[in-house]
Amino acid sequence: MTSSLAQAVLEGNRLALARTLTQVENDSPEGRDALNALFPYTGHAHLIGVTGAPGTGKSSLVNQLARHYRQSPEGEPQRVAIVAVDPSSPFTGGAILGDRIRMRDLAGDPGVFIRSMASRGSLGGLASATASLVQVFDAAGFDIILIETVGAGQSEVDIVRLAHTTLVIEAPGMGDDIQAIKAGILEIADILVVNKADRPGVENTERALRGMLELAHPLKRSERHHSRLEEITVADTPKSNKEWIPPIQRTVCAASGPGSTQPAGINDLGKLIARHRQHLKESGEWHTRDRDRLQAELMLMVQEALVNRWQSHLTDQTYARIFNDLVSRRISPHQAVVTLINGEIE
Ligand SMILES: Nc1nc2c(ncn2[C@@H]2O[C@H](COP(=O)(O)OP(=O)(O)O)[C@@H](O)[C@H]2O)c(=O)[nH]1
Ligand SMILES: [Mg+2]
Repeated sequence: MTSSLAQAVLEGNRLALARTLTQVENDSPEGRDALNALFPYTGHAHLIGVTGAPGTGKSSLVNQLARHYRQSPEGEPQRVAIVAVDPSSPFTGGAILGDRIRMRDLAGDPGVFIRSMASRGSLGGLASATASLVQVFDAAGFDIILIETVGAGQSEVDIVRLAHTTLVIEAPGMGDDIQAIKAGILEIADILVVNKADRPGVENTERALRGMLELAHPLKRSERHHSRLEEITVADTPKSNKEWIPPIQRTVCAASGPGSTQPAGINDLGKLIARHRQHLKESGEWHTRDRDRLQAELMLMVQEALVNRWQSHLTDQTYARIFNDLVSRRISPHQAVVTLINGEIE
């Protein structure tokens, strides 16, 4: 049964959409009802994750990509939703405001909807809340959903797992090397973006990335090497579509302003994203990732629900007493767990 709020979202009502997003983010009963009603309408949007260290230009890139999809060089303009996830506290973060200001040239376009969200602190909470927001946008008919997140910790990796296509952003001048990138993040990259290509040191950054990429995909490296040696054979034999070697794309995304550079590489990046989407569809991975995503989402939600249920049965005093027993070595961590869990029926 479709709730009236969900019905309004399906009909394209922006106010209803905003309200639903808030209810969903607050995990209210109304939000849950709406999500339940909207879920059957999801599964159509292309979810694009954008991650990387702070300052690499994620927000700027998301802004440029959104404009790209609105102007859509190939065919109809796409409807674009942006979910900006900020891991810092909503009370201390200037980042949210900064992002909003930078995005202002998209404001007023009815084909674009921007939502910033802050960390909820709870285990898995941010990732599952993001997943829920994304479902609302998907059901509301947005074709492209851009998810910006700082590539810092496990919860960011969990968020990125939501995406069909993950862009990992690096930029020159972030330190001596590409220290900002973690191997774990690199492994989930479908496309590597070297932003700030107008800056000195792009070649070094790109070379370092290529090196790390070859470490992360050793098998693919040998294949690539092989194909270089036997170009003719490779040209004659259509390569298996199963393999996706993450390409590296340079971009310039500087925000408009005095003395700023023209954006560059965005159309090419758009083409790479389209090619990745095609690869996912043709190889059957679109479906596999959908399953994996739902599986990950489900596990996160189960964990969250179990932890919440457990906490609601546990008093601070009980917890403190058991923890104290642990610290003073009266019980082992394992015994503490058993006692904490069984504390439910005390
Ligand atoms: N020179 C240059 N600066 C850029 C480029 N892209 C973004 N910036 C600047 O880098 C800073 C950080 O960008 P932002 O998008 O907020 O990065 P985020 O923290 O990763 O979201 C801002 O001052 C941007 O104007 C670029 O391509 N070239
Ligand atoms: Mg940002």
